[in-house]
Amino acid sequence: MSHHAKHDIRKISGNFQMPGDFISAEPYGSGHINDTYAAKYCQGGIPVKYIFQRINHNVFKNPPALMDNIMRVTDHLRSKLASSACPSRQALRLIHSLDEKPYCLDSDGNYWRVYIFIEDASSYDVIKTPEQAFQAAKAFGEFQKNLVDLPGGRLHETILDFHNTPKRYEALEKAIEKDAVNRAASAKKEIEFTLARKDIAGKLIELNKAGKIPERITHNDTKLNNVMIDDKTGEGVCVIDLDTVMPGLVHYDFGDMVRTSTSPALEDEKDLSKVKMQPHMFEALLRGYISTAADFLTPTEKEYLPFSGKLITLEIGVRFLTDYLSGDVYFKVHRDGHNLDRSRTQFKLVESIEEQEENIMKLLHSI
Ligand code: ADP
Ligand code: GN1
Ligand code: MG
Repeated sequence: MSHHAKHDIRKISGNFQMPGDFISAEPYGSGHINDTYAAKYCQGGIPVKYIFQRINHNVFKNPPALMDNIMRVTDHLRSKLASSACPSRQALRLIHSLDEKPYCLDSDGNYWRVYIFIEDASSYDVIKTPEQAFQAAKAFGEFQKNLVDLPGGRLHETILDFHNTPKRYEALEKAIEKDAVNRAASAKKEIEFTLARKDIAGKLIELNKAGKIPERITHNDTKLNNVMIDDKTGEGVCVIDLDTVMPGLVHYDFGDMVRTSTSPALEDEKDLSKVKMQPHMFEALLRGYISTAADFLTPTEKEYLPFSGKLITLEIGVRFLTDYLSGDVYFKVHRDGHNLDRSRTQFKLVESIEEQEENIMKLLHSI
């Protein structure tokens, strides 16, 4: 990554119960929301790494509540994993602050947290093999499964209406009307594309309201690079990026897996001819997900898995387009028109899913 470190991680680390001596820290990863750094420490001559993150409080309005969710979720996952048949699976582990909190608030008003670095594993921005798709989906399915019996009441909603697609459309329509930075004319085709599909936006929410699909605890941001894949075994070792773990529908998670793990192209690929839903990747996702989620999924939940890929891809496309029209105020951007490019890949993928809808329904019914 080319951006320079904006924060003094050495100073921030002084607020945490860090074992060892600070060596250095660098910006890390390709997330669109938080500021992430990998920091090197020396512990009795042994090099050890940690992840420092500044929580984006523009996006997450209540960081202490968010961290309360993450503590509950990671503690519960750890107790489940300790007794599971899969010893390689891990849960994220937080380092506490000097005053025993899972985060610290610095003098600039920023919330920071520190995770132990997951070693010998990688996160991928683009899918490479069907095995990766299978393992990622298996890990996210197991994540949902392990949270079915989370004690302690409903989790905080860290972002209200996060996957409320009709509300995402409302925001888009407001941004089109306002046209704050005069970009609507340059996105005419994309605006038309989204508005032509508005009728499907409320489908999952309606099914939930009608009692046909249940609320569960979901991750809500299951992009491929939010699961660490073991470098040696190829297995999903740890689900990460837990900021949006909250009540949701399983379709939000499966849909975002389809969005990020079936196309061979980057999310911001400019050559749209590379963007497509590959049925063998879809099948690998489905098999991986069902291998762990079958225990709790209802027939109706299963039936809407293919639809979720289309809806969630459309929804994220709507969000990228809204942010483009609003002047790039939400997602980090690294070039002009970045959010517009991102929205275009989403819409191309939606088209590709639409063309193959019948086939993927057949596939679902054959599994
Ligand atoms: P964002 O919300 O900005 O996407 P993430 O929590 O996903 O932030 O972190 C960004 C990237 O940092 C991840 O994609 C992953 O590559 C890396 N990362 C995050 N946590 C860890 C960890 N505990 N160990 C190793 N790498 C991590
Ligand atoms: C953001 O945090 P990150 O980069 O994993 C976003 C997701 C989008 C994704 C699109 C809190 O995810 O909802 O699907 O970008 N996270 C938030 O790449 O808005
Ligand atoms: Mg992430």
